[in-house]
Amino acid sequence: MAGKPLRVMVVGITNVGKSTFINRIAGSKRVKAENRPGVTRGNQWVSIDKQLELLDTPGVLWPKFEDQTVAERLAFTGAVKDGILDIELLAVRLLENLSVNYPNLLKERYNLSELEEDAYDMLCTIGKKRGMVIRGGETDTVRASAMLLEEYRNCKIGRISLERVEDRA
Ligand SMILES: Nc1nc2c(ncn2[C@@H]2O[C@H](COP(=O)(O)OP(=O)(O)O)[C@@H](O)[C@H]2O)c(=O)[nH]1
Ligand SMILES: [Mg+2]
Repeated sequence: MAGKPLRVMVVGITNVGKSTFINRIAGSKRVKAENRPGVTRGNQWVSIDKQLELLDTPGVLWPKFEDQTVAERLAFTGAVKDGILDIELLAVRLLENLSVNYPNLLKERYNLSELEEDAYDMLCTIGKKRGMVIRGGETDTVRASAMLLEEYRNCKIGRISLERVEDRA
């Protein structure tokens, strides 16, 4: 191995910043990085200098989740391809989580004086406030769901942690 560059594989779940990390180390945009899973298709070697080469990989995910809560949280963050889990269900579950753990951030972001008991009703209210209305005055809940997840993923609602110490008890 003497004289050969060190070859290092960068591994992690999808959409966590592997490609961004490699670009940062390289000091230039050598591999594609975007805020959605599945951007890096195959394995790609990036030569940093004479001593170091990094391997960008598409990312790994468990083939099957035993714990649905874990799957859901990964889907909130964008680690699971959209479309695998129902987007309205995801939005409702995220609202339920935020109502308990970050009620004030939720109120502030969406101008709500009180949080509604039912998360689906809340999704409708939030969508209406953003003008996402279809014929008959009902909320376009699919659009509202996409908006909510997008804002959550881009930190517009605030700095949020999905995992809590109590969960480990
Ligand atoms: N907030 C934050 N976002 C990051 C960080 N690193 C990467 N990102 C963003 O996360 C998204 C996914 O990054 P990417 O490098 O494509 O992830 P990959 O799928 O693991 O290769 C992109 O929108 C990045 O700009 C970080 O350290 N902090
Ligand atoms: Mg990547």
